Order: sequence, then structure tokens, then C-alpha cells
Amino acid sequence: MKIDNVTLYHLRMPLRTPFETSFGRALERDCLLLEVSGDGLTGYGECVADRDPGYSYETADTAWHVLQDFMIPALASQEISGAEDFQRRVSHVRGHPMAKAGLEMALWDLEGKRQGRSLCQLLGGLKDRVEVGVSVGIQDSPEALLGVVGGYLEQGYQRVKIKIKPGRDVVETQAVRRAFPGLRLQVDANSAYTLEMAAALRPLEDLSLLLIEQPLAEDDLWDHHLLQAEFVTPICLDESILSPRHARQALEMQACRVINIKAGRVGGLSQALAIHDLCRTQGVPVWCGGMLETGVGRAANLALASLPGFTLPGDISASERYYAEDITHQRFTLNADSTITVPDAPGLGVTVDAKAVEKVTLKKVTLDVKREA
Ligand code: NPQ
Ligand code: MG
Repeated sequence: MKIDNVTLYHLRMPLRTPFETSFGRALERDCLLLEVSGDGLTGYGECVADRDPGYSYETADTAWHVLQDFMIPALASQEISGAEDFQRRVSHVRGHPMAKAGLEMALWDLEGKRQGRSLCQLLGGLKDRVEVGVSVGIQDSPEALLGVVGGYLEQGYQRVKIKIKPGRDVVETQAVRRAFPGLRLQVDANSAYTLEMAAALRPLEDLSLLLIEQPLAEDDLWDHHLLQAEFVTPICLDESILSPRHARQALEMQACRVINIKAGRVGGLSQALAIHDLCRTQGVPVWCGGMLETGVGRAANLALASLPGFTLPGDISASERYYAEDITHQRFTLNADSTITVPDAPGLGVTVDAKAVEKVTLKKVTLDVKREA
């Protein structure tokens, strides 16, 4: 591929309902849309950095800066032969995995369109539909939580994840378990506990949870090891796993028994694939995390989750879970068996609705990628 230009869009999407996690309450979701033109084709990518550095240190503005001033200029001249080549070219940029991943996604979309193959095919995915679940934010009361969970069960979701934080954990999770005895249930703390505080989570051991996600700090692999040694319920790492190397070390250290894979968090689909492959050879289950993606990132998640090692349901809900209006013409809906169908058209398999994009665009810039003579 030879890239001619890249357009960056900073989007702000209104959420259908507020989404509360241990790091705050969101009414809107920011992200960057990347539009990459080359070889007479256009590829799209989504950078999942948000307005605030709550989930990670990256923000939409830091990603914008790093893409505009460092990564996009590194695409200048020459052919880019694929994701591996792309990673080499941006290897001088330390950190900023979400910025990297957004640009890499657009290159995958472009490559798929060039070859006439879907992202699922390019990655080696095997499934045409993938099992999904819904992520439920912290609610005002356990009663409200039961109402929201019940509503999603009526819609057909067969796996539920509830967000927890100190003081809003055991009682809430027990209430959900009591109301829905057979439900596939898991919790996510988004790093809100210390090892000492996590002792309070002991009663969760009796609730047959699929897993406890990221109870401790992002940079605290060792305490996750200590906690996992005390808990029968599998600990799943999300924020802590920023690369295939982290994944290997976390497994060697027995810091977790399950890994949540998000292409954005690990620097791109190529890195997500590497973590999948590593976990698969070790028999460690993985599942596809969610970042409240638009239709663009949602399509990429579905392709990723179609790989054989993704044996647990992903945080990939229907488009309408988060957004009344999406930026793709395609809207993803839940099948009756709690699955979503993987797109099979070339690349990401979605088309971008320019009018819908315009409505939610805060700013936009087109950057020409210089060619060597
Ligand atoms: C997680 N996602 O697994 C993330 C957290 C996350 C679906 O639970 C705005 C507000 C953006 C909250 C991006 C899910 C967010 C957000 C990601 C939460 O940890
Ligand atoms: Mg998480």
C-alpha cells in the first residue's frame, strides 16, 4: 500500500444512557475516526482513546497529537507491506498504543479492500457469528441494577458483566446472582482496589462468577499474582496487558488465568493476534474486550473475536446498547442465541455514513503523506 493522505476526525458521540465505572460517569464518548486513502481506496480505523484519561493515560487529544506529528509522517514514501511493517515504522514512538492501533486498523481495512477479503479472513478467523455479552455500568441502587440486567436478559444477552468499585461490589453482585441463578456473570473493577482492599471481595467466591476483571492497579502484576493465589475464581487482566510481552510475563507469573484482549490497548490488531496465539498455545482462555466502539471499531472486534482462542463471550454488544445513531450504515444486532454476526464484506465490512460523522465531529484535519520522488 502507498498512502496518499490521512484524515483525522475527533468525534463526540452521545451515549443512550450514562455509563458509570470505578473511574467515573460518562454521558458521551469521544474517539478518533481515521480515514486513510491510498491505491485509490479508503480505509477506516477507530482510535478508542476517550476525552478523559480515566481508563488509560491516552486521550483523544494525545492520540491526535501523536498521530499527526509522529505516526502519520512516518508513513511517508515507500510501500507499507502490512501490519508488521507498520509496527516497525512506528516503533520509535514509545507508548500510545491506542493511537497506533487506530492507524493500524485503517491499514487492515485498506488491505482487505485491496485483496477483496474480510478482516476475519485476513486474521484467520473461523466463526461467522461470535458469542457476546453486555457490560452494565454502576447503577444508583441494587434494585436499579436488577432492573437494568433484567432488561438486557429480555433482549437476549446470555452473559452479563457488572462494573464494581469499593463499597459497590458484594451486595450488588449477590443481588444479581440471587435474581438470576443460571446467568453467566462476571465483574470488572477497572483497577479500583489495592491488595488489602480486595479481601472484601472474598464473598464473590461463592457466586460462580466466570471471572473477576482487573481488580488491582494496571502496573501491579505481582499483587494480582498474590490475589490469584488466594482466589479460586479466575482473575482476568485488562488494563495490565499492554503488549504480548506483558501477556507472557503475566502468565509466567500466574497473575491471571484469563486475558481480555483489546486491540486498542495493546497497540493494534497485529498485537492482539499475537496475544491470542500465545494464550492459545498455553490453553489460556481469552475474550474480546469492548471500548464503547462505533460501528467501525465494533466490526474490527467481531473479526478479532472470530479467532478460535476467543472461547469466552466478548464485550461486543449490539450498536443500540450505546448509541441511538451510529456512524456506519450497518447496525449490529443481537441474534437470538446471544451472538452477533461477523461482517464478511472486504476489510472491516462496513461503510461510513458521512452525514452521521459530520453530526458528531468536533474537529477534522487532512494530512498529506509525502512521497519520495
Ligand atoms: C472495560 N469497557 O472493559 C471497558 C471500560 C471502558 C465495555 O466495560 C467511556 C466511559 C469510555 C467508560 C471505555 C467496558 C469507556 C468507558 C472503556 C469504560 O474496562
Ligand atoms: Mg475492563
